[in-house]
Amino acid sequence: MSLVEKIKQQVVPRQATRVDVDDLVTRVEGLQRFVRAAEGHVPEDRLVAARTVIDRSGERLALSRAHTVVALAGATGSGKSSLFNAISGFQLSRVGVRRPTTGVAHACVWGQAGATPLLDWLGVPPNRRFTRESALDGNDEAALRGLVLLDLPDFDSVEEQHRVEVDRLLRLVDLVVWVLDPQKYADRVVHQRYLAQFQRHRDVTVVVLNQADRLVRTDAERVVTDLRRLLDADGLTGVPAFATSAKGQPGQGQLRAALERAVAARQAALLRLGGDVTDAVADLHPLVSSPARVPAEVPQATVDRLAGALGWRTCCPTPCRIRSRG
Ligand SMILES: Nc1nc2c(ncn2[C@@H]2O[C@H](COP(=O)(O)OP(=O)(O)OP(=O)(O)O)[C@@H](O)[C@H]2O)c(=O)[nH]1
Ligand SMILES: [Mg+2]
Repeated sequence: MSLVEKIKQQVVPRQATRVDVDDLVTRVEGLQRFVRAAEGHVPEDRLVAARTVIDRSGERLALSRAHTVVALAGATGSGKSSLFNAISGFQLSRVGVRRPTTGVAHACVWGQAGATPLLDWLGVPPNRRFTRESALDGNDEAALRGLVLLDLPDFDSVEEQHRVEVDRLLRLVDLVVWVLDPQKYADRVVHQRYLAQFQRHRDVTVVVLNQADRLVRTDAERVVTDLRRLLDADGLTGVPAFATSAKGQPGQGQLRAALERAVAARQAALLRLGGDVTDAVADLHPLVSSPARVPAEVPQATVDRLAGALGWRTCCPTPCRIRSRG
């Protein structure tokens, strides 16, 4: 592969599949039918994840689809708050030398009235909510109208409460920007515990190597290439990965462009929920795909009904695709 192709692969986002809201609702309903039919036949704890996805999908779809919720997530000191401030153009979140600095999620909303119920659902405290766009901006910020940008606490925190808060919010947001830095970009915990868990959310994942201004350009390119290798190993082939800086070159232009595309497409919430449903379905699949695992006392008709609710045929080893309209 030529160098140009390599760089292109690193920065050009994969062509995300579009998710139709009716198809998504159909899939969630199928999951719901499966859970109802399975109640009493399988251990309750096997159904918890599916129930959570069903509830969360219903809640998110009932809230504003005009808004795209994007979280800046990463280790302490990677520069989440600095990027949050740089993109919003204001010092909204404290940047600190003492670690960890951010203890509670901060939100900045661009234009678009009606974000309050969404922010309530996300659990962002009222005194940590900011609105970016005003009449003074003219049209400068128009491309980000509808963005809800979240600055999260650190996920590798010595503060247990920070980790709990990050894990809670990572389950709710539409798109995640993973903010890595040159020192810790290869940290095994970050890759295993977080990035590799987002394989089914590749369409709503962006990875940045922040603080690239601390490196000479060729070193920054080398680190991004190495990061790309690690992301491929995480199962995140094709996710956009590029260098940023909150302080100098190369700035936040590419990140801003990625946010603008996500806002314009209004697909992130649907893609996120679609990935969640796929995760839940994959988790349930062993219950009906392997006859050996179905207790003998469960009638075949029940197994067929369960499989049917998820769009599977029990006669073949691989799950048939969930039925989709159009
Ligand atoms: N040179 C350089 N320094 C940066 C950059 N981003 C952040 N910093 C510095 O790195 C330190 C940590 O930045 P923060 O923005 O507070 O990092 P954080 O990820 O929000 O940290 P926590 O809130 O503890 O999770 C601060 O001293 C920043 O000034 C960058 O792109 N380049
Ligand atoms: Mg911070």
